Amino acid sequence: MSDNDGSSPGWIDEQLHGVRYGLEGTVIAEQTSPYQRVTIIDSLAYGKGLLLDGCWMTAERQERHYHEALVHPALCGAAQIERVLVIGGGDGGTARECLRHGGVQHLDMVEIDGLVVEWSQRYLPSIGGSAWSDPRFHLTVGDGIAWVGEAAAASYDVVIVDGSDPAGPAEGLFNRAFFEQCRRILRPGGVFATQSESPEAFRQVHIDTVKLIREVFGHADPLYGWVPMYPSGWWSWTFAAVDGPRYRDPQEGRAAAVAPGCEIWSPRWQRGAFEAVPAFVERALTDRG
Ligand code: SPD
Repeated sequence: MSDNDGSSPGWIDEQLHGVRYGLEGTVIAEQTSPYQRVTIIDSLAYGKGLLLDGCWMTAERQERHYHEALVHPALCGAAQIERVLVIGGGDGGTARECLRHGGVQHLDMVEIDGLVVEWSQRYLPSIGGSAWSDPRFHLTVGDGIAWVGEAAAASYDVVIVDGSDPAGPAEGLFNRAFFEQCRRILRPGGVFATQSESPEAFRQVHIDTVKLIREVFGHADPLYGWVPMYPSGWWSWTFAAVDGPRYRDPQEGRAAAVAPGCEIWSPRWQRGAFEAVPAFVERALTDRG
């Protein structure tokens, strides 16, 4: 490990398509793992944060925008939530939000990069929070695509994909074969959720991802929100289910148990976020040509 704690404050940017998305702060650790360059920063605005290959992943004071949107539509909508699988999610934020649901009995998290887990635990402990020591939490450092391929049919109630952008180690989390395997391992009443990129900064990737999930599950719905430090700030998560769009209607008891502890998510916010499909996406999704 080569912690870089001698840097002076400056701007740390993700640069994409001629635009820079930056935070003012200091790089406190940086190392290239077998999979990617892992960077930990300390920022003035959002506290400590994580970049992978120069792309923003999370930060202490902004992670809830992302993790609440990814988790609660799925966990409030699935018929049962005893067994949950998280692919990626090495900072622990997705697992933490899942485990706030008392009905979860067993959560497998499969993260490919052990350095992301180690540094998240060391530098960003509030993001995983109590998930890291929760007896229901089971971490495997390994290949999530292989895990899904080898899992028994109908073995999970909820499958959540919390990967990075579709380049490098996360590329295989955006293709038909992977989505088909995710569907195969869901139980009846099960829900699938994935981050599905920005409708602005990754317009075509976003549209292609939603279309593909619709083909595999027969339906799927993107939900729109904000992660201000990500490219354009405008982000999406896409949901599908084995037996129809049950993720659109949060079960009252589950929602009431988690909503008071949320910063962004509520049943009302979720309704609006599912409705907020931009016109150009709606046209692209209905275009059969
Ligand atoms: N462009 C950023 C996409 C990042 C998605 N995953 C973030 C990890 C947060 N747990």
